[in-house]
Amino acid sequence: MSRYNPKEVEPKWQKRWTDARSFETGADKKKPKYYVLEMFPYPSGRIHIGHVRNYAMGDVIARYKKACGYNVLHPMGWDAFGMPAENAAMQTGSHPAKWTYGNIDIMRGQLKQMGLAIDWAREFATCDPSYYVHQQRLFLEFWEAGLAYRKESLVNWDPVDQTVLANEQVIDGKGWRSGAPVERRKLSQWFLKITDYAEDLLAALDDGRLSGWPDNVKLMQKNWIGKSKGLRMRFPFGDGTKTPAGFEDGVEIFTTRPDTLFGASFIAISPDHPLTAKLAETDKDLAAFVAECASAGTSEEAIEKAEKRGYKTSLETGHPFDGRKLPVYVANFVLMGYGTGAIFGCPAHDQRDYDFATKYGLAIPPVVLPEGADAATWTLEGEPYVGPGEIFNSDFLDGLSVSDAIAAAIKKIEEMGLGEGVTQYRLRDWGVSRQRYWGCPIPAIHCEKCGIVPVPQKDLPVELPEEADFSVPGNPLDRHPTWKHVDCPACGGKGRRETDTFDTFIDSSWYFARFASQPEDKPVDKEVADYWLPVDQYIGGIEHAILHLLYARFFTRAMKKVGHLSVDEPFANLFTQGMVVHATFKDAESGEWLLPEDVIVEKGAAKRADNGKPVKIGAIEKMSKSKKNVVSPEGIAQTYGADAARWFMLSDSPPERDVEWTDSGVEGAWKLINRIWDAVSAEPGVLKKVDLQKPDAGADNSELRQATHSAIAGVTDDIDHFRFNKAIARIYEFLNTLKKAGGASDWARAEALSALSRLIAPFIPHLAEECWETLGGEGLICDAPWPKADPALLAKDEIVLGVQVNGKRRGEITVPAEADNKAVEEAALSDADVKRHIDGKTIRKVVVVPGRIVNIVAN
Ligand code: ANZ
Ligand code: ZN
Repeated sequence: MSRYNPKEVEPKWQKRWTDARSFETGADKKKPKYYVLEMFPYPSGRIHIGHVRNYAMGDVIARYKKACGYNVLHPMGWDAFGMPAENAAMQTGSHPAKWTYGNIDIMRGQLKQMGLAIDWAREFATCDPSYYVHQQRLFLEFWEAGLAYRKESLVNWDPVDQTVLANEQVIDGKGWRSGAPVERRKLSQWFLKITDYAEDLLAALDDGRLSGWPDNVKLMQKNWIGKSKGLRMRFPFGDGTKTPAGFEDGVEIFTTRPDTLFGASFIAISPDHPLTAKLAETDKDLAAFVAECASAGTSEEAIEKAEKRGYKTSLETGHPFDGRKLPVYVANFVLMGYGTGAIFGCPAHDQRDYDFATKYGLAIPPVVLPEGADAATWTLEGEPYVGPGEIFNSDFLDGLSVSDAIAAAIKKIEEMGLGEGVTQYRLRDWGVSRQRYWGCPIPAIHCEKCGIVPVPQKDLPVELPEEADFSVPGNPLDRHPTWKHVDCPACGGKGRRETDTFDTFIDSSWYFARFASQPEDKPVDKEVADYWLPVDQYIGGIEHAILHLLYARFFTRAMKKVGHLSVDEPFANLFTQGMVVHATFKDAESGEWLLPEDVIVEKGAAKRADNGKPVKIGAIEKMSKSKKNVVSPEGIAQTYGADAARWFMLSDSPPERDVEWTDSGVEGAWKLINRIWDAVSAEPGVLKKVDLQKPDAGADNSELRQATHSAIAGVTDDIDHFRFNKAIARIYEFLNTLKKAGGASDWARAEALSALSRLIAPFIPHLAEECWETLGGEGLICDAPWPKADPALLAKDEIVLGVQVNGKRRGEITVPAEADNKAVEEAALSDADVKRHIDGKTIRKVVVVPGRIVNIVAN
């Protein structure tokens, strides 16, 4: 019996797969297709074990579906544009391209070591001109179709670095590099019209098109799109107010709570409102206030967090219902980009308005009475009331519910000719201009005579200039001595290239389509893309639940509109995996973060491996470069092999939950691998000795055969439902039975070993190939069909029972059909999922309803 040696075995099979081109795929109309995709990585440097978990999950699905007879597409590439490369260029002087492609080489090597069933022939990086040329094509088509346009918009401006900053580069109102207070500036920027699809993007969340998505992600998308019904209405200026020229009609506001109109006590407009600008022309103090607001950052979050501040103008409006005079403020919490950039403040029922009114001593008249409260005695206490109730203190709205009052108020305002009910979305058009070098150039040319002119298709790609100067802040494209100077394609006169590049979210908004089809002369070949799309299973982190997925959904619709695709939705099923977490370590003296591999932990105490000095063990957190709590897959692969890393990552907890990386965990996986190898290598060539096609009368219904078929049925069902950890637990059990079944016939043993090899193949593919070869299986196991369970052998032998804890379904157990109540109870109490819900509680009662369910009462 030879020892299992992953260092030899793994590269051997990886080479065999490559030589046989096992995972290269073409569109094959005769087979059902299956497209599985993990969110492609940003080439930041090295992959860590967290990536491995993500890709191993996709790999299980890919290999399993291939075995089930599908034509599987499982590609990989690189989300390669972005700021880290440019920052590295500024800090170390290395060119972004060199940095990026260098990282890609390292990471590709690491991924290949993991033995992933990937069609590497389709690999691309989004920074390859051969990819982004098509992105430029798409943009020009979108532009022609009215889906792209330019508009003045506010950006964060760093006055010292002379550059536009992304929201995440503004830290506490200051530029991340210069530390200078950030200003808001207006710049002409490119936008994509995602709002054209607001309604459809929303509708698809509910109408079954995304039934394969988790509810929490759909809810996040829904909130982001933020549809609300409201009222746009005008507050005319009161008599005696001196109205600025051009604004005689009053102030138009947007509200979603017109039921509270009688509770209005002020009007507030945005510092960026045109009326503010007009007033500031003759009011120096106001101009100063606006400038102050401008230095506070433009993100919604920054505005939300800032202290509420206002400036009282000389204007007053009248209340349309009761004629009260309402002062007009300029307030820092009113955004210009939402609604009309002006509001009426109702302090009694809105937190921001309440804070504002309290600060400036404004009235706080309540108009919504909580259910059960007495109108005569009820008062607000220290905070606004934002709940439901009955309208009071409100003339013709008195006694109505909030929703009835909203309808009645809208009707009245419409009759008065002061406004109308509208549907409003929180979703804004997507601003895609970035003043950066390391992104896809926007194919447009500015001409003094012709305005903005598209770069003709024949002149694409507009490639980035190779040389660029990163020694000073700002946009290297803009300062490049020659790059931007070109002739106008329309009149031949002097033109200037657009020096903005695209937001890198564009790069990842259609890569899945390009993976599916890669013609040279167009973004995709429609027929081929239609064959593969939608992606059947998309896998990625919850951190991308909003923007990336929304942009991809929009791009798919836009590509459909210009004729490249037929689907609306890019991802039929979405799975968001949990993260890999690990303890953090800090040198107790210097406070420096330490890599786990540089720390020795014994009996709960830690010391440095190099000098033995004490180490502080910190919280268990998501693996990240900054806290150094990362484990590199190579080290693991060196010691235990990629299979052990894959197996442990998938075995330890349900894929949607976080998993803590531990050395003992991977050691456990390594032991199991050796046990499987021992079982298999003891029976070399057994598949050649018997003919599994011919049933063996004697072996029927043996215990081993039943175990084999229930393992097949169970593992199949588990993979289908993303319960990889349960599938693995079942394989353990099966292996135990197999080891004990020395007396079974050769035929039954051959069947069991054949099934075992194929069941482990999606998880630990190298070992599976080695087993298959040793047993005398034909061809590669990655081409072998998935084993089929014989229902006759499963019959009634095992049953699945649901387990409830305090009335809620918490788990499922599989027990022998003839198991008595005591055994069922024990199985229920030791189920991992159930345990989580009874941990630390006292079991009060366990009721087994035979054949149906187990109820546990615990508190
Ligand atoms: C009066 C009112 C009374 C409001 C009340 C709320 C509660 P959603 O629901 O998120 O769409 N608003 C409108 N435009 C704004 C802007 N540009 N900047 C900041 N706030 C703005 O938010 C709609 C509500 O947000 C609107 O309804 C308005 O305040 C405020 F008890 O009007 B409301
Ligand atoms: Zn011109």
